[in-house]
Amino acid sequence: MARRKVAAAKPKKIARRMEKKSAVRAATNRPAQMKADAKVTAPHHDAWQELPPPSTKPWGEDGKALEGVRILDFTHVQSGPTCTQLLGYMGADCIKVERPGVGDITRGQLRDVKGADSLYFTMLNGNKRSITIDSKHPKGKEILERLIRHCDVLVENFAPGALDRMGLTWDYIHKTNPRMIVASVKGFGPGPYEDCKVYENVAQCAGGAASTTGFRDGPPLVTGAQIGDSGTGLHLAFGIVTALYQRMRTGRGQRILCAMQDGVLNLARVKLRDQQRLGHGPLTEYSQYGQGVPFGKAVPRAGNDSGGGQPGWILKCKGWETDPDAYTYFITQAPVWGAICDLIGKPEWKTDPDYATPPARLPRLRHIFDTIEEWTKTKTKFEVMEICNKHDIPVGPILSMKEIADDQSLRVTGTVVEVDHPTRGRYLTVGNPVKMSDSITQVRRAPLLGEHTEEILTGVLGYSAEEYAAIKGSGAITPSEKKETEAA
Ligand code: CAO
Repeated sequence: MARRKVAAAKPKKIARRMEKKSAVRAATNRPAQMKADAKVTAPHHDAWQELPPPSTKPWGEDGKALEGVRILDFTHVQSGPTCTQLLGYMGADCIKVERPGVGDITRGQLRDVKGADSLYFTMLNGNKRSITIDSKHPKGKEILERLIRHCDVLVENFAPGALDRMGLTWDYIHKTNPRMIVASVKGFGPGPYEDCKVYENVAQCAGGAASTTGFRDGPPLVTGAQIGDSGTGLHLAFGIVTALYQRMRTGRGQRILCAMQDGVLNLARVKLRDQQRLGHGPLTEYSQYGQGVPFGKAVPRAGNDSGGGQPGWILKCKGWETDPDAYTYFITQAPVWGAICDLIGKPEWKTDPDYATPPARLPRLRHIFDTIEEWTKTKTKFEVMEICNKHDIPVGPILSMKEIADDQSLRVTGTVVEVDHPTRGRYLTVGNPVKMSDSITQVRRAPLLGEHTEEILTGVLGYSAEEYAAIKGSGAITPSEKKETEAA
């Protein structure tokens, strides 16, 4: 609902709205929230007197939430990098370790600009520094040990066992730095599939998303949203921040495991809800119920049925014949049924016993949506939005990626950000989707391979210039000649 209103508003209006919200929060909610926090952390009455006043800075400009947290980022491809990029957006110092001369494999995947790192890589690795280290080289191992001592969290999403094979076992890491948190993404948790390598779509299939997506008479479908990779990265980021919080009490790091199957299932939990409801009778809000199609033993694919108890469907709008995205999602929410009937020219449905109540409408949903569609086809998806919003009817235009890329309101809020890059020029990325009143989010471009190797070795790890030169000569941070010959 909020998103729909933002999309319709002008950029300046949005900035003003965020400012206004900030002021309202400062005057009301924040002290209340702080009081609640204080109950947990401050046992003495005196502490109440010491509560800081609300921030005087404008929205989102008062420090970085994860300032001082240093991440040893051993991630690659998508799931791990999304996690560390988010932590980077929140202000953590992310040091991405990459194989000399090779780097994250996605640097070279789906390249659109010759000689430049791919968008796959650049859009998932902003706000990071890149250091190249051969983790199997003796000198490389020594550098990694120093990094482990200097960092708070190690994040990795290698295939099962790869970290151990590098010698970076939990026992070794915990002994080297007992405060370190080690966070991993794997395809599956402990069990029969724990050793399997997993990519996005495998996780969508194993987590119950694919079997419940698509149309009843078609095959299972995967979604465009990367719920297996980015979804699990998000879960892992939550685990890391939680573990950092616990470490404030215990002083100890811990291991975190996010299995992609678990992450997808968490996002598909309403379908596990429906699986259990199925044991007690048909799922009446699924359109197959109204069509008299019997249910089987497992939750079926529900097409574009609304996931909640409010029937909804995707309907054609003006221009659908030529524009593949000229559609709207339309929800027949019960409290606004009267307004819907008036809009579509069916005022008699308000009192007709076949249409007046939600249960009466269930067997007729197909006919109802067909009738509403006759109306939506006369309007553009944005006109439908504008008209329905006035009556609080929940609808949403099907936005193409082009429309999202061009949407100025998303630029103003920092959800879509344009970044400059030395070899590819300007590109769009998704900024921080989490907006915080007292935290700065600066979106910085992704690093070139090994761009910060010297800076990290000397600035963070304290190697002298001579030591740095010796490391460089050792082959631990540069591509081996053998690999270079192979690549040529
Ligand atoms: N120096 C030296 N070696 C390095 C290195 C470095 N800096 N960084 C990585 N390597 C090595 C690892 O040690 C490992 O070698 P070994 O297998 O010989 O021990 C290898 O590079 C990387 O292994 P990998 O098996 O993780 O990579 P892969 O491309 O074969 O598999 C993937 C990719 C994603 C399937 C696998 O990593 C995986 O299943 N990860 C967990 C699940 C996951 O995150 N999936 C989402 C991926 S995004 O769609």
